[in-house]
Amino acid sequence: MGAGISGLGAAMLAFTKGDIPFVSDYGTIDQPTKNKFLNQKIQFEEGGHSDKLLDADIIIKSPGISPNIPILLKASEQGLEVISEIEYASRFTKAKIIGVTGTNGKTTTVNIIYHILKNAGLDVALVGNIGNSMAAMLVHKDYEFLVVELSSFQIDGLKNIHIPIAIILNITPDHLDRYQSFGNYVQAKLNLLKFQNENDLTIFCQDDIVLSESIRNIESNTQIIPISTDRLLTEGAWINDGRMVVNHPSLKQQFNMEISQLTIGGKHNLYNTMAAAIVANSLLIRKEKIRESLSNFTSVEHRLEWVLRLKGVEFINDSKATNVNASWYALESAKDPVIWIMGGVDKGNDYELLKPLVKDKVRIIICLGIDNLKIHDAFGQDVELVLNTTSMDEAVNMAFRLSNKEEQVLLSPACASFDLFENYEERGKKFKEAVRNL
Ligand code: UMA
Repeated sequence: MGAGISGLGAAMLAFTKGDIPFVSDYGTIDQPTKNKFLNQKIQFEEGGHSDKLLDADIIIKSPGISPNIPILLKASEQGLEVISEIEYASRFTKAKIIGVTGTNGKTTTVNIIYHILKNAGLDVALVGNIGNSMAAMLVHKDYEFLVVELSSFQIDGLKNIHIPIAIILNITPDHLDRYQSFGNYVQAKLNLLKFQNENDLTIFCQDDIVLSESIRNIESNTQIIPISTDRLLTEGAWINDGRMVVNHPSLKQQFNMEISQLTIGGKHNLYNTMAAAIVANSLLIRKEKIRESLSNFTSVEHRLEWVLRLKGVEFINDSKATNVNASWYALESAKDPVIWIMGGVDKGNDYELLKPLVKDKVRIIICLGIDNLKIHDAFGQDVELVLNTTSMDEAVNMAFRLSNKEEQVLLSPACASFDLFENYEERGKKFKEAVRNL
Protein backbone atom coordinates (compact mmCIF):
# COMPACT_ATOMS: atom_id res chain seq x y z
CA MET A 1 0.00 0.00 0.00
CA GLY A 2 1.44 3.28 -1.15
CA ALA A 3 3.56 3.79 -4.26
CA GLY A 4 6.10 6.19 -2.74
CA ILE A 5 9.69 5.38 -1.75
CA SER A 6 8.87 2.41 0.47
CA GLY A 7 6.06 0.97 -1.67
CA LEU A 8 8.15 1.05 -4.83
CA GLY A 9 11.12 -0.53 -3.00
CA ALA A 10 8.95 -3.28 -1.51
CA ALA A 11 7.37 -4.07 -4.88
CA MET A 12 10.77 -4.30 -6.57
CA LEU A 13 12.19 -6.57 -3.88
CA ALA A 14 9.07 -8.77 -3.90
CA PHE A 15 9.34 -9.10 -7.66
CA THR A 16 13.06 -10.01 -7.48
CA LYS A 17 12.48 -12.60 -4.76
CA GLY A 18 9.63 -14.33 -6.58
CA ASP A 19 6.69 -12.99 -4.55
CA ILE A 20 3.85 -11.51 -6.58
CA PRO A 21 3.41 -7.81 -5.79
CA PHE A 22 0.27 -5.77 -6.31
CA VAL A 23 0.59 -2.05 -5.55
CA SER A 24 -2.35 0.06 -4.41
CA ASP A 25 -2.22 3.85 -3.98
CA TYR A 26 -5.09 6.16 -3.09
CA GLY A 27 -3.51 9.02 -5.03
CA THR A 28 -2.06 9.29 -8.51
CA ILE A 29 1.11 7.30 -9.10
CA ASP A 30 3.81 9.33 -10.82
CA GLN A 31 4.83 8.32 -14.34
CA PRO A 32 8.43 7.17 -13.62
CA THR A 33 7.11 4.84 -10.89
CA LYS A 34 4.36 3.57 -13.20
CA ASN A 35 6.97 2.89 -15.89
CA LYS A 36 8.96 0.77 -13.43
CA PHE A 37 5.84 -1.27 -12.62
CA LEU A 38 4.96 -1.64 -16.30
CA ASN A 39 8.52 -2.77 -17.15
CA GLN A 40 8.35 -5.58 -14.59
CA LYS A 41 4.68 -6.33 -15.30
CA ILE A 42 3.85 -5.46 -11.68
CA GLN A 43 0.11 -4.92 -11.25
CA PHE A 44 -1.07 -1.70 -9.63
CA GLU A 45 -4.14 0.43 -8.96
CA GLU A 46 -4.42 4.14 -8.23
CA GLY A 47 -7.09 6.58 -7.07
CA GLY A 48 -8.21 4.34 -4.19
CA HIS A 49 -7.65 1.11 -2.28
CA SER A 50 -9.91 -1.64 -3.63
CA ASP A 51 -10.95 -4.87 -1.87
CA LYS A 52 -8.42 -6.65 -4.08
CA LEU A 53 -5.95 -5.89 -1.28
CA LEU A 54 -7.82 -8.28 0.95
CA ASP A 55 -6.83 -11.20 -1.32
CA ALA A 56 -3.17 -10.69 -0.39
CA ASP A 57 -1.13 -12.95 1.90
CA ILE A 58 0.74 -9.98 3.37
CA ILE A 59 0.05 -6.26 3.23
CA ILE A 60 3.16 -4.09 3.22
CA LYS A 61 1.93 -0.70 4.37
CA SER A 62 3.85 2.51 3.70
CA PRO A 63 4.60 4.36 6.94
CA GLY A 64 2.63 7.49 6.05
CA ILE A 65 -0.64 5.54 5.80
CA SER A 66 -2.72 5.50 8.97
CA PRO A 67 -3.40 1.98 10.28
CA ASN A 68 -6.99 3.01 10.97
CA ILE A 69 -8.28 3.55 7.44
CA PRO A 70 -11.30 1.29 6.65
CA ILE A 71 -9.51 -1.17 4.35
CA LEU A 72 -6.82 -1.83 6.96
CA LEU A 73 -9.38 -2.32 9.72
CA LYS A 74 -11.08 -4.87 7.46
CA ALA A 75 -7.71 -6.52 6.80
CA SER A 76 -6.99 -6.88 10.49
CA GLU A 77 -10.50 -8.31 11.11
CA GLN A 78 -9.62 -10.97 8.53
CA GLY A 79 -6.35 -11.68 10.35
CA LEU A 80 -4.22 -10.48 7.43
CA GLU A 81 -0.58 -9.77 8.23
CA VAL A 82 0.14 -6.01 7.88
CA ILE A 83 3.84 -5.10 8.08
CA SER A 84 6.21 -2.30 7.18
CA GLU A 85 8.56 -2.30 4.23
CA ILE A 86 11.48 -2.51 6.70
CA GLU A 87 10.04 -5.71 8.24
CA TYR A 88 9.50 -7.20 4.78
CA ALA A 89 13.04 -6.29 3.68
CA SER A 90 14.51 -7.75 6.89
CA ARG A 91 13.30 -11.17 5.75
CA PHE A 92 15.77 -11.07 2.84
CA THR A 93 18.98 -9.97 4.56
CA LYS A 94 21.69 -11.47 6.75
CA ALA A 95 23.02 -8.01 7.60
CA LYS A 96 23.62 -6.91 11.17
CA ILE A 97 21.04 -4.19 11.67
CA ILE A 98 21.80 -0.99 13.55
CA GLY A 99 18.44 0.69 14.18
CA VAL A 100 18.29 4.35 15.19
CA THR A 101 15.20 6.13 16.44
CA GLY A 102 14.35 9.20 18.49
CA THR A 103 12.40 12.37 17.86
CA ASN A 104 15.46 14.32 16.75
CA GLY A 105 19.00 13.61 15.69
CA LYS A 106 18.26 10.31 13.91
CA THR A 107 19.45 11.51 10.53
CA THR A 108 22.71 12.96 11.83
CA THR A 109 23.38 9.86 13.93
CA VAL A 110 22.82 7.35 11.13
CA ASN A 111 25.04 9.46 8.91
CA ILE A 112 27.85 9.48 11.47
CA ILE A 113 27.59 5.72 11.99
CA TYR A 114 27.53 5.11 8.26
CA HIS A 115 30.53 7.39 7.78
CA ILE A 116 32.61 5.57 10.42
CA LEU A 117 31.71 2.09 9.14
CA LYS A 118 32.32 3.03 5.51
CA ASN A 119 35.63 4.69 6.42
CA ALA A 120 36.62 1.47 8.21
CA GLY A 121 36.09 -0.43 4.94
CA LEU A 122 32.93 -2.29 6.05
CA ASP A 123 30.20 -3.34 3.63
CA VAL A 124 27.39 -1.06 4.81
CA ALA A 125 24.26 0.64 3.49
CA LEU A 126 22.26 3.55 4.90
CA VAL A 127 18.48 3.11 4.67
CA GLY A 128 15.07 3.87 6.16
CA ASN A 129 13.45 7.16 7.13
CA ILE A 130 16.52 8.95 5.78
CA GLY A 131 14.88 8.57 2.35
CA ASN A 132 16.34 5.28 1.05
CA SER A 133 14.10 2.25 0.91
CA MET A 134 15.73 -0.72 2.68
CA ALA A 135 13.89 -3.10 0.34
CA ALA A 136 15.15 -1.28 -2.77
CA MET A 137 18.70 -1.40 -1.38
CA LEU A 138 18.50 -5.21 -1.15
CA VAL A 139 17.24 -5.79 -4.70
CA HIS A 140 20.71 -6.25 -6.19
CA LYS A 141 22.90 -7.27 -3.25
CA ASP A 142 22.98 -7.98 0.46
CA TYR A 143 25.19 -6.07 2.92
CA GLU A 144 27.16 -6.97 6.02
CA PHE A 145 25.68 -4.00 7.94
CA LEU A 146 22.54 -1.95 7.51
CA VAL A 147 22.25 1.36 9.33
CA VAL A 148 18.50 1.96 9.51
CA GLU A 149 16.86 5.24 10.49
CA LEU A 150 13.51 4.26 11.98
CA SER A 151 10.51 6.54 12.46
CA SER A 152 7.89 5.46 14.98
CA PHE A 153 5.56 4.71 12.04
CA GLN A 154 8.12 2.26 10.69
CA ILE A 155 8.63 0.63 14.11
CA ASP A 156 4.84 0.14 14.33
CA GLY A 157 5.02 -2.18 11.33
CA LEU A 158 7.85 -4.41 12.62
CA LYS A 159 7.16 -7.98 13.65
CA ASN A 160 10.07 -10.47 13.65
CA ILE A 161 13.08 -8.35 12.66
CA HIS A 162 16.25 -8.73 14.76
CA ILE A 163 17.98 -5.47 15.72
CA PRO A 164 21.30 -6.32 17.43
CA ILE A 165 22.11 -2.65 18.04
CA ALA A 166 19.31 -0.21 18.85
CA ILE A 167 19.66 3.50 19.60
CA ILE A 168 16.93 5.68 21.09
CA LEU A 169 18.23 9.23 21.13
CA ASN A 170 15.39 11.16 22.77
CA ILE A 171 11.61 11.29 22.97
CA THR A 172 9.74 14.58 22.85
CA PRO A 173 6.22 15.24 21.54
CA ASP A 174 5.84 14.76 17.77
CA HIS A 175 3.28 13.16 15.44
CA LEU A 176 0.54 13.67 18.02
CA ASP A 177 -1.90 13.87 15.10
CA ARG A 178 -1.33 10.12 14.62
CA TYR A 179 -0.69 8.82 18.15
CA GLN A 180 -3.50 10.51 20.13
CA SER A 181 -1.33 10.74 23.24
CA PHE A 182 2.32 11.31 24.08
CA GLY A 183 2.28 8.01 26.01
CA ASN A 184 1.39 6.09 22.85
CA TYR A 185 4.18 7.81 20.95
CA VAL A 186 6.73 6.97 23.69
CA GLN A 187 5.58 3.35 23.61
CA ALA A 188 5.92 3.24 19.82
CA LYS A 189 9.60 4.21 20.12
CA LEU A 190 10.29 1.81 22.99
CA ASN A 191 8.82 -1.05 21.00
CA LEU A 192 12.21 -1.17 19.30
CA LEU A 193 13.47 -3.20 22.27
CA LYS A 194 11.00 -5.97 21.42
CA PHE A 195 13.26 -6.95 18.55
CA GLN A 196 16.32 -7.52 20.68
CA ASN A 197 17.70 -10.27 22.94
CA GLU A 198 20.14 -10.53 25.85
CA ASN A 199 23.25 -10.26 23.67
CA ASP A 200 22.07 -7.09 22.00
CA LEU A 201 22.88 -3.46 22.75
CA THR A 202 20.37 -0.72 23.52
CA ILE A 203 21.92 2.75 23.58
CA PHE A 204 19.82 5.55 25.09
CA CYS A 205 20.17 9.12 26.34
CA GLN A 206 20.07 9.21 30.11
CA ASP A 207 19.65 13.01 30.18
CA ASP A 208 16.23 12.64 28.55
CA ILE A 209 13.98 12.23 31.56
CA VAL A 210 10.99 10.72 29.74
CA LEU A 211 13.21 8.25 27.94
CA SER A 212 15.34 7.19 30.90
CA GLU A 213 12.31 6.68 33.15
CA SER A 214 10.41 4.70 30.55
CA ILE A 215 13.37 2.53 29.65
CA ARG A 216 13.92 1.55 33.27
CA ASN A 217 10.27 0.52 33.60
CA ILE A 218 10.38 -1.71 30.59
CA GLU A 219 11.01 -5.44 30.80
CA SER A 220 14.13 -5.99 28.77
CA ASN A 221 17.14 -8.25 29.06
CA THR A 222 19.36 -6.39 26.59
CA GLN A 223 22.65 -4.66 27.42
CA ILE A 224 21.40 -1.15 28.12
CA ILE A 225 24.09 1.51 27.58
CA PRO A 226 23.40 5.10 28.73
CA ILE A 227 24.89 8.26 27.27
CA SER A 228 25.05 11.57 29.09
CA THR A 229 26.58 15.01 28.72
CA ASP A 230 25.24 16.21 32.10
CA ARG A 231 26.64 13.56 34.42
CA LEU A 232 29.86 11.65 34.89
CA LEU A 233 28.83 8.04 34.42
CA THR A 234 30.89 4.98 35.22
CA GLU A 235 29.44 2.88 32.40
CA GLY A 236 28.26 4.09 29.00
CA ALA A 237 29.44 7.26 27.29
CA TRP A 238 29.97 10.61 28.98
CA ILE A 239 32.03 13.80 28.88
CA ASN A 240 34.89 14.32 31.31
CA ASP A 241 37.20 17.29 31.21
CA GLY A 242 36.66 18.01 27.52
CA ARG A 243 36.92 14.37 26.49
CA MET A 244 34.25 11.95 25.34
CA VAL A 245 34.68 8.66 27.21
CA VAL A 246 33.18 5.33 26.13
CA ASN A 247 33.38 2.41 28.53
CA HIS A 248 30.94 -0.40 29.23
CA PRO A 249 31.37 -4.07 30.26
CA SER A 250 29.51 -5.23 27.15
CA LEU A 251 31.95 -3.40 24.85
CA LYS A 252 35.22 -5.07 24.00
CA GLN A 253 37.14 -1.83 23.82
CA GLN A 254 37.30 1.46 25.68
CA PHE A 255 37.54 4.74 23.83
CA ASN A 256 38.13 8.42 24.45
CA MET A 257 38.59 11.50 22.34
CA GLU A 258 38.94 15.27 22.76
CA ILE A 259 35.59 16.83 21.93
CA SER A 260 37.38 19.84 20.45
CA GLN A 261 38.38 17.55 17.57
CA LEU A 262 34.77 16.85 16.58
CA THR A 263 33.73 18.64 13.40
CA ILE A 264 30.07 19.09 14.32
CA GLY A 265 29.13 21.36 17.19
CA GLY A 266 26.25 21.73 19.64
CA LYS A 267 25.20 19.66 22.62
CA HIS A 268 22.74 17.60 20.57
CA ASN A 269 25.57 16.52 18.28
CA LEU A 270 27.55 15.28 21.29
CA TYR A 271 24.73 12.79 21.96
CA ASN A 272 24.64 11.76 18.31
CA THR A 273 28.41 11.32 18.27
CA MET A 274 28.53 9.38 21.55
CA ALA A 275 25.88 6.94 20.29
CA ALA A 276 27.82 6.45 17.07
CA ALA A 277 31.09 5.98 18.97
CA ILE A 278 29.53 3.21 21.08
CA VAL A 279 28.36 1.42 17.94
CA ALA A 280 31.81 1.70 16.36
CA ASN A 281 33.54 0.41 19.48
CA SER A 282 31.13 -2.50 19.78
CA LEU A 283 32.12 -3.50 16.25
CA LEU A 284 35.80 -3.28 17.25
CA ILE A 285 36.64 -0.68 14.63
CA ARG A 286 40.18 0.59 15.26
CA LYS A 287 40.21 3.56 17.64
CA GLU A 288 42.36 5.66 15.28
CA LYS A 289 39.81 5.06 12.51
CA ILE A 290 36.94 6.14 14.78
CA ARG A 291 38.80 9.31 15.81
CA GLU A 292 39.71 10.06 12.20
CA SER A 293 36.08 9.62 11.06
CA LEU A 294 34.69 11.76 13.85
CA SER A 295 37.14 14.51 13.08
CA ASN A 296 36.33 14.66 9.36
CA PHE A 297 32.55 14.12 9.38
CA THR A 298 30.70 17.00 7.76
CA SER A 299 27.17 17.99 8.75
CA VAL A 300 24.01 16.69 7.15
CA GLU A 301 22.07 18.57 4.47
CA HIS A 302 19.02 20.48 5.85
CA ARG A 303 20.09 20.04 9.51
CA LEU A 304 21.63 23.27 10.81
CA GLU A 305 23.34 23.52 7.45
CA TRP A 306 25.35 26.71 6.96
CA VAL A 307 24.45 28.18 3.56
CA LEU A 308 26.35 31.46 3.17
CA ARG A 309 27.07 34.90 4.59
CA LEU A 310 25.91 37.96 2.66
CA LYS A 311 26.68 41.52 3.83
CA GLY A 312 27.32 40.17 7.31
CA VAL A 313 24.05 38.19 7.45
CA GLU A 314 24.36 34.46 7.94
CA PHE A 315 21.83 32.03 6.41
CA ILE A 316 21.18 28.64 8.06
CA ASN A 317 19.05 25.87 6.56
CA ASP A 318 17.39 23.71 9.21
CA SER A 319 14.47 22.54 7.06
CA LYS A 320 14.73 19.09 8.67
CA ALA A 321 13.33 20.62 11.88
CA THR A 322 9.76 19.41 11.49
CA ASN A 323 8.87 19.66 15.19
CA VAL A 324 9.21 22.07 18.11
CA ASN A 325 12.07 20.25 19.77
CA ALA A 326 14.23 20.31 16.66
CA SER A 327 13.71 24.05 16.36
CA TRP A 328 14.53 24.42 20.05
CA TYR A 329 17.99 23.01 19.34
CA ALA A 330 18.40 25.33 16.37
CA LEU A 331 17.42 28.42 18.35
CA GLU A 332 19.54 27.35 21.29
CA SER A 333 22.66 27.05 19.15
CA ALA A 334 21.89 30.29 17.21
CA LYS A 335 23.77 33.50 17.76
CA ASP A 336 21.33 36.29 18.53
CA PRO A 337 19.51 38.14 17.04
CA VAL A 338 17.64 35.82 14.69
CA ILE A 339 15.18 36.34 11.86
CA TRP A 340 13.28 33.11 12.07
CA ILE A 341 11.49 31.61 9.06
CA MET A 342 9.12 28.97 10.37
CA GLY A 343 5.65 27.42 10.07
CA GLY A 344 3.95 24.88 7.83
CA VAL A 345 1.73 21.98 8.84
CA ASP A 346 1.33 21.97 12.62
CA LYS A 347 1.43 18.44 14.07
CA GLY A 348 -0.11 19.40 17.41
CA ASN A 349 2.72 21.77 18.37
CA ASP A 350 3.00 23.26 21.84
CA TYR A 351 5.05 26.45 21.39
CA GLU A 352 5.42 27.14 25.14
CA LEU A 353 8.81 25.39 25.16
CA LEU A 354 10.20 27.87 22.64
CA LYS A 355 8.97 31.09 24.24
CA PRO A 356 12.03 31.84 26.44
CA LEU A 357 14.43 31.32 23.52
CA VAL A 358 12.25 33.35 21.16
CA LYS A 359 12.07 36.26 23.65
CA ASP A 360 15.79 36.11 24.10
CA LYS A 361 17.04 35.62 20.54
CA VAL A 362 14.40 36.18 17.86
CA ARG A 363 13.73 39.67 16.48
CA ILE A 364 11.40 38.89 13.57
CA ILE A 365 9.32 35.82 12.69
CA ILE A 366 8.39 35.12 9.08
CA CYS A 367 5.61 32.53 8.85
CA LEU A 368 5.86 30.29 5.82
CA GLY A 369 2.62 28.36 5.79
CA ILE A 370 -1.04 28.53 4.97
CA ASP A 371 -2.44 28.76 8.50
CA ASN A 372 -0.31 30.92 10.82
CA LEU A 373 -2.80 31.95 13.47
CA LYS A 374 -1.31 29.74 16.19
CA ILE A 375 2.15 31.23 15.61
CA HIS A 376 0.84 34.80 15.88
CA ASP A 377 -0.96 33.86 19.10
CA ALA A 378 2.10 32.15 20.56
CA PHE A 379 4.81 34.71 19.76
CA GLY A 380 3.06 37.95 18.75
CA GLN A 381 4.00 39.61 22.05
CA ASP A 382 7.59 38.30 22.15
CA VAL A 383 9.09 39.70 18.94
CA GLU A 384 9.19 42.96 16.97
CA LEU A 385 7.26 41.64 13.97
CA VAL A 386 5.41 38.51 12.80
CA LEU A 387 4.90 38.43 9.02
CA ASN A 388 3.09 36.02 6.71
CA THR A 389 4.10 34.62 3.35
CA THR A 390 3.40 31.52 1.31
CA SER A 391 6.47 31.75 -0.92
CA MET A 392 10.05 30.80 -0.07
CA ASP A 393 11.48 33.47 -2.39
CA GLU A 394 9.41 36.12 -0.68
CA ALA A 395 10.31 34.82 2.79
CA VAL A 396 14.05 34.95 2.05
CA ASN A 397 13.83 38.38 0.39
CA MET A 398 11.81 39.76 3.30
CA ALA A 399 14.30 38.33 5.79
CA PHE A 400 17.28 39.81 3.99
CA ARG A 401 15.63 43.22 3.54
CA LEU A 402 14.79 43.42 7.25
CA SER A 403 18.08 42.04 8.52
CA ASN A 404 20.93 43.94 10.12
CA LYS A 405 24.61 43.10 9.95
CA GLU A 406 25.66 40.25 12.28
CA GLU A 407 22.16 38.78 12.32
CA GLN A 408 21.21 35.27 11.37
CA VAL A 409 18.39 34.19 9.06
CA LEU A 410 17.31 30.76 10.23
CA LEU A 411 14.90 28.45 8.40
CA SER A 412 13.79 26.06 11.14
CA PRO A 413 10.07 25.47 10.59
CA ALA A 414 9.06 23.38 13.66
CA CYS A 415 6.37 22.05 11.32
CA ALA A 416 5.95 19.59 8.45
CA SER A 417 6.20 20.93 4.92
CA PHE A 418 3.27 19.35 3.08
CA ASP A 419 1.15 22.52 2.72
CA LEU A 420 3.58 24.31 0.40
CA PHE A 421 6.29 21.80 -0.48
CA GLU A 422 6.66 18.16 -1.53
CA ASN A 423 8.83 17.40 1.54
CA TYR A 424 11.42 19.02 3.83
CA GLU A 425 14.19 18.39 1.29
CA GLU A 426 12.38 20.44 -1.34
CA ARG A 427 11.73 23.17 1.25
CA GLY A 428 15.45 23.25 2.19
CA LYS A 429 16.61 23.26 -1.43
CA LYS A 430 14.23 26.13 -2.30
CA PHE A 431 15.58 28.06 0.70
CA LYS A 432 19.18 27.62 -0.44
CA GLU A 433 18.25 28.55 -4.02
CA ALA A 434 16.47 31.70 -2.87
CA VAL A 435 19.43 32.63 -0.65
CA ARG A 436 21.91 32.14 -3.48
CA ASN A 437 19.69 34.24 -5.77
CA LEU A 438 20.10 37.17 -3.40
N1 UMA B 1 -1.03 6.79 0.34
C1 UMA B 1 -1.99 5.81 0.11
N2 UMA B 1 -3.00 5.68 1.02
C2 UMA B 1 -3.14 6.50 2.11
C3 UMA B 1 -2.15 7.49 2.33
C4 UMA B 1 -1.10 7.60 1.41
O1 UMA B 1 -1.92 5.08 -0.86
O2 UMA B 1 -4.10 6.31 2.88
C5 UMA B 1 0.08 6.90 -0.63
C6 UMA B 1 0.38 8.29 -1.16
O3 UMA B 1 -0.47 8.64 -2.23
C7 UMA B 1 1.83 8.15 -1.60
C8 UMA B 1 2.37 7.06 -0.69
O4 UMA B 1 1.27 6.51 0.01
O5 UMA B 1 1.99 7.74 -2.93
C9 UMA B 1 3.38 7.67 0.24
O6 UMA B 1 3.72 6.83 1.32
P1 UMA B 1 4.50 7.42 2.58
O7 UMA B 1 3.86 8.69 3.00
O8 UMA B 1 4.63 6.35 3.59
O9 UMA B 1 5.91 7.85 1.95
P2 UMA B 1 7.12 7.05 1.29
O10 UMA B 1 7.42 7.78 0.02
O11 UMA B 1 6.94 5.61 1.21
O12 UMA B 1 8.26 7.46 2.32
C10 UMA B 1 8.35 6.80 3.57
C11 UMA B 1 8.60 7.81 4.68
N3 UMA B 1 7.52 8.78 4.72
C12 UMA B 1 6.71 8.89 5.82
O13 UMA B 1 6.86 8.23 6.81
C13 UMA B 1 5.62 9.93 5.75
C14 UMA B 1 9.90 8.53 4.41
O14 UMA B 1 10.19 9.36 5.54
C15 UMA B 1 11.03 7.52 4.29
O15 UMA B 1 12.21 8.18 3.92
C16 UMA B 1 10.68 6.47 3.24
O16 UMA B 1 9.41 5.86 3.54
C17 UMA B 1 11.73 5.32 3.17
O17 UMA B 1 11.81 4.63 4.38
C18 UMA B 1 10.02 10.80 5.37
C19 UMA B 1 9.22 11.40 6.52
O18 UMA B 1 8.62 12.45 6.35
C20 UMA B 1 11.37 11.50 5.34
N4 UMA B 1 9.21 10.78 7.70
C21 UMA B 1 8.52 11.33 8.87
C22 UMA B 1 9.45 12.20 9.70
O19 UMA B 1 10.68 12.05 9.57
O20 UMA B 1 8.95 13.02 10.50
C23 UMA B 1 8.02 10.17 9.74
